[in-house]
Amino acid sequence: MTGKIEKYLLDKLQKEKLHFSLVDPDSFSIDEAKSAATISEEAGSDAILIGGSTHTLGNYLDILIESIKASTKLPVIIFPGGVAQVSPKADAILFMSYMNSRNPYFITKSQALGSFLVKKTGIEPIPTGYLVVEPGETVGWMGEADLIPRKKPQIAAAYSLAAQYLGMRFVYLEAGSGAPETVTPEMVGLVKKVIDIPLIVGGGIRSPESAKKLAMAGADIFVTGTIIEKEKEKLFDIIKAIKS
Ligand code: 1GP
Repeated sequence: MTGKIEKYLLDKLQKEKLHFSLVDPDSFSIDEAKSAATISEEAGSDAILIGGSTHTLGNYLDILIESIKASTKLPVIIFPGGVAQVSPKADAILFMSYMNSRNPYFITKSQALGSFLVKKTGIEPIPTGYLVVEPGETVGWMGEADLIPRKKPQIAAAYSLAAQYLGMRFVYLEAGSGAPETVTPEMVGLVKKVIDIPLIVGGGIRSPESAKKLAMAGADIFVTGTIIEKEKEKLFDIIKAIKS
């Protein structure tokens, strides 16, 4: 069943490409997170993602999400770095399988451990196949990934098609937060050629030019994190490039 937030995303995708702004609870204070959310909304972002590879959770996560929701009308979607990064304050959660991890904990076990919590909190799960590409950065190391080589787009395409066949409704191609480069446009192009579900890309998007190249290759949703921590003003041009 398609939930409210997924429907909002799919409806918007009919008209334009989307941008999500990532707020990592480990890098942002409450005030910084509020200001990041306000700037993201002004810049034309479509949702706030909350999450990080280390396990910030509990009360702090609730307070952080509440503060963000008080500063923006954008939906807040959890991008979980761990089993307990679930908060009733969020609108939805990317219910992800880390498909190219070597450790089954990240593929299905943490999902089993977190599933009842998602049900109890009533937040909307959005089934997503998560694929980490070289260099992978922190999430590659933490998630014990068999990183997809940058030069092997066919591996990414095979995993993405498998994600679709397994019932995932989004594929997320991740180079890792802080990656020096994005995933390649060749990889995005090949993945888009084989799947029919929306493709999210993230990691290393720091210029309108790099965002544009991925947009031209067919990516549907763009996630940026580092840029708002380091060069907020650039976010406006990046979102403009994605949506033009
Ligand atoms: C989300 O990892 C990204 O998928 C965020 O990456 O911090 O490099 O923008 P950056």
